[in-house]
Amino acid sequence: MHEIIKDICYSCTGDISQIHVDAIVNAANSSLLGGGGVDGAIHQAAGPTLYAACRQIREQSLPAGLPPGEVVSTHAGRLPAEYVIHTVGPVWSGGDQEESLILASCYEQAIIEAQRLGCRSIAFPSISTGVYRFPKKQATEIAWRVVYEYIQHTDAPMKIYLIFFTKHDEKIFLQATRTTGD
Ligand code: AR6
Repeated sequence: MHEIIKDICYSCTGDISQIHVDAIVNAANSSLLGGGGVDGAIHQAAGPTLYAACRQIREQSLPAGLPPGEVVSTHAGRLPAEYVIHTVGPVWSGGDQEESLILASCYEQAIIEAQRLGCRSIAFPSISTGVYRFPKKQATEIAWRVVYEYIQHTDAPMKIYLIFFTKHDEKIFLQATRTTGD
């Protein structure tokens, strides 16, 4: 685990479904009904009550699904976290389809939702950098910019954990943290 900003922001390599925080963010798809990667790991570890909660949201409030850049929260089933904040990242299609704005919105909206829920800690995966093919360096710079801005402008910020699946991905992030905010 790397401490990026003392007592507030950390990065680490691992499986986000196993992290002990108040809220974890799910890199879901618009259906909210599961998939692979982060989404698959979260649903697998959380068990069927999470799937049932997502189904209920689809039936009651989001019949057309969750749009990219937006968030919705549920309980976390059997996970160590209390809440799952589901978001849908942009599918990378070259960079001229507002992918960067949508990705920033995922992080911003998740932070707002975690604050609304009264969370003191939140863990993010590297949204859109798997199946959705967003370039990792660019994605990590966007994630870091949003997180850094939040920390700079908030009196008592939540603890923020950025979780990477490989050491290599975490290294790309750590490089981004060295160039921002100097
Ligand atoms: N913990 C932390 N990071 C992970 C884990 C894990 N358990 N598993 C993968 N990663 P992805 P996306 C990393 O594909 O690109 C799903 O099918 C992975 O290496 O999970 O937003 C959804 O249902 C990558 O860097 O999410 C959607 O259909 C990052 O997490 C679609 O994938 C994100 O990879 C969303 O694609």
